[in-house]
Amino acid sequence: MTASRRKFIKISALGLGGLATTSGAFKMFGVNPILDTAVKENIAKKFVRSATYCEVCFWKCAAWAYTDEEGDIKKIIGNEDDTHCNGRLCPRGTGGVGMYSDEDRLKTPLIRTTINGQETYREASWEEALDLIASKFKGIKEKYGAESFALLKHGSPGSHLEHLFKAYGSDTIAEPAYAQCRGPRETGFGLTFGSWIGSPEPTDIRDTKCLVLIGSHIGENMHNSQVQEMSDAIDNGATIITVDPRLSTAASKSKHWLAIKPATDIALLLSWMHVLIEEGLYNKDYVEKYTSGFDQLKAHVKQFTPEWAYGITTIKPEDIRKTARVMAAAAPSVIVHPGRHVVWYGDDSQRERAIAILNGLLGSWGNRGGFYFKESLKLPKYPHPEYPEPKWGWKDIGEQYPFAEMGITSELIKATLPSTDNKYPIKAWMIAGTNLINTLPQREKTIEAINAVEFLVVIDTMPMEITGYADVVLPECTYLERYDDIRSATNRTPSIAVRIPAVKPKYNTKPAWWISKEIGNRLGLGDYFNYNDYEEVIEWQLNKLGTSLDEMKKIGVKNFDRVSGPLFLEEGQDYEFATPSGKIEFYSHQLTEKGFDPMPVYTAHPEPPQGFYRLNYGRSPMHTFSRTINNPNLSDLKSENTLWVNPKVARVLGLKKNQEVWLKNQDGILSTFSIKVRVTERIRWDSVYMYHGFGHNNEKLSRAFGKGISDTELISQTVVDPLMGGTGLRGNFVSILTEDPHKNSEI
Ligand SMILES: Nc1nc2c(c(=O)[nH]1)N[C@H]1C(S)=C(S)[C@@H](COP(=O)(O)OP(=O)(O)OC[C@H]3O[C@@H](n4cnc5c(=O)[nH]c(N)nc54)[C@H](O)[C@@H]3O)O[C@H]1N2
Ligand SMILES: Nc1nc2c(c(=O)[nH]1)N[C@H]1C(S)=C(S)[C@@H](COP(=O)(O)OP(=O)(O)OC[C@H]3O[C@@H](n4cnc5c(=O)[nH]c(N)nc54)[C@H](O)[C@@H]3O)O[C@H]1N2
Ligand code: SF4
Ligand SMILES: [Mo]
Repeated sequence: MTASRRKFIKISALGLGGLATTSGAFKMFGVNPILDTAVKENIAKKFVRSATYCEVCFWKCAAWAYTDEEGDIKKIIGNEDDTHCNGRLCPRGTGGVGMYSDEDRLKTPLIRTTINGQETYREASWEEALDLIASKFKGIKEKYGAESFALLKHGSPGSHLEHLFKAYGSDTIAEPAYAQCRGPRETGFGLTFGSWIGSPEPTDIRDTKCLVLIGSHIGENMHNSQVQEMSDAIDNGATIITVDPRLSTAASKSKHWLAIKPATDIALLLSWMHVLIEEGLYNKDYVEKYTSGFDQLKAHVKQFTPEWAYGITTIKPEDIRKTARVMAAAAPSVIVHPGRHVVWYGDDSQRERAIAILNGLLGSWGNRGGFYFKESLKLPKYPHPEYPEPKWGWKDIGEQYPFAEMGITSELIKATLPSTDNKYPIKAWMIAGTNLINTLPQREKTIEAINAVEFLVVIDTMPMEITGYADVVLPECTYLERYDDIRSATNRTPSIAVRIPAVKPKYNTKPAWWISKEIGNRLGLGDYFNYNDYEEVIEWQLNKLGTSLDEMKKIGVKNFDRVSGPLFLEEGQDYEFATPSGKIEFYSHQLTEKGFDPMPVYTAHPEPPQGFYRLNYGRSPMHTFSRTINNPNLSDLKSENTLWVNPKVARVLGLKKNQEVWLKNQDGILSTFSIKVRVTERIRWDSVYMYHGFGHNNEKLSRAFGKGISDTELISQTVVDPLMGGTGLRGNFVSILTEDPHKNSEI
């Protein structure tokens, strides 16, 4: 701790007194005072501040980057006017300087080459790398059609490259934030309420009387304003009910922690509905006015008594009844939170339907303390010629999933694998801002697809695993060194924020907008990139919004008034939901038409075989996925993950605290590295738990290499959601090895 404290403070050691700005919320969730020191205010005159918004995760909190006289970024703090983050960054955002200062960064374009029969990379100029890429783009289009070039992306660089791909004629685009993350909840809520949850979630946590978290671990999941609002809600006396097989940080703050048996949540949800309806506790006026299919729902859930659910979930009937009554007493100021990373067991859209229906019974949608009607500002589109119409795209590739509304990464992988009956063959990939090796399940398949592509470009800031597979690696500069699109946040009130470079790009790195434009120019698509600098695009858009780049450079964030009407329904107000019936649909005809259950049903999922434990994983509060593990500031705070093991299991297996172990999954896949044991009652005996993102195997990541285990490499089984193609990741089981299985082999 002492060493890490010293180092971490060093990076932001501008501190000459001033206020500690870490929010009480983060302290409450155990984010310790190290960070207080780290964010101490010290706005001495010699520092220049630049407006930005954070890219350490996708919440996009607006911030100020402070640069010293040498042109070095010294610290980042929240923008006080940002209603989207209440002026505060989370600990990861504060550590964002490390993305810029990391000496392991990609520094110059690289091209794969063979020297003495060995494949390696050689450094190249941008000119050469971009010429090569453009010639490949042309070749793929001539030989197979533009549609055969796929874009896999995440985060800010994605939108610039999406523009390039659409201009080129390819809509073969996907991101892991859909089929490996939020997809099922958007389908489940979309079918029920007619609208997506979207990001950020329009949950009125601040004013709620009861927050129900189902495998959603806000507090470790550091999505900024939700953490702050949850802390406020607790201060205001809200009851928190957490359903989680693990005593998460949120569970530890909860009045009711229901330590559910994994994979059985739908049974609990159905049984809660049963209690609300049978005891007449549901919101009758609301149900009458705004919903359809209540009678069918009532008949459907009649059989799902708490006694029935007990046998499945291991939650006592009296606890199910008690918590249902607590929710009803708080209604409509109650939130059954949809969660976010919801790809669990393959019936995830249906579980999300159950959550949506429960909210419908409680009347929380459109009511204070429940879900508000969100609003965002639509950004004016910088003019460009129309995109050509592709012959096929992500939609066709995922056509067997009728409720998919975005590209399904795993289906794009399948479409890349060589096969004679592939209607939509993918031949080349560009990857930007996603480390697919540590992100997608079934790593072997990802690598098989990579081996099958004729050409692969990776655009990243760091030498992540995925870069090692590229034919060409393009180094993007970090978010602190570039312009990007205007952030338009969807909240109670709309706001915009800008990202202005705080410093010039380090090394020979370039922003994604520039890369897209340069490739576009080489492909004869110059009309789509009618600007010299992205600054011009932003300035044009800002002028249309009644402001200017100059003004935004000074204020960073601009808040706007709502124009769409009140946040909540007024009493007795007529309201039409965007579903086919105009009502909240408890019974879904859209589902029956496609051959699916119109109302959620519980089905049993496989259980761990003898000697195996369910592999459970989640967020490390100090990290974002695999992207921050090497960050010099954040790796100091948490450098490796541990394996949470129940004391009973530890006893049976003779495991000690901090003992080094290896894991082997149900398919015989061994972990590359070892992990230290943490013996804790906080995890059930049938599961083990670890933070996601660790276990990097690229030696170029000097701090992250070999630290802990990657959950991803052990996820070789998925159960695919038949509605929208999400990949359920939580049906994998591991056994614990105390001897190094690689002892006699080289890794
Ligand atoms: N096993 C397992 N798999 C999961 C999850 C899990 O919990 N467990 N979570 C899932 C979820 S919820 C999600 S949303 C996805 C996230 O999946 P990803 O977005 O792929 O997550 P990261 O692994 O952080 O990869 C981000 C990549 O972007 C790079 N990067 C960072 N900033 C920039 C930038 O400014 N420009 C460019 N060009 N690159 C940049 C990073 O170096 C890194 O290589 O993963 C999903 N997959
Ligand atoms: N610090 C940090 N915060 C982040 C991120 C990050 O990388 N770092 N990523 C962001 C992103 S993109 C996402 S999508 C969110 C994800 O965050 P969330 O949606 O909140 O969390 P998950 O990762 O789905 O869930 C983890 C929790 O589910 C529990 N769980 C496991 N199995 C079951 C089960 O069968 N039933 C129930 N009820 N619970 C179960 C686990 O014990 C764990 O506590 O986090 C966001 N916030
Ligand atoms: S929640 Fe944290 S990491 Fe995510 S954008 Fe905000 S400050 Fe950055
Ligand atoms: Mo996610």
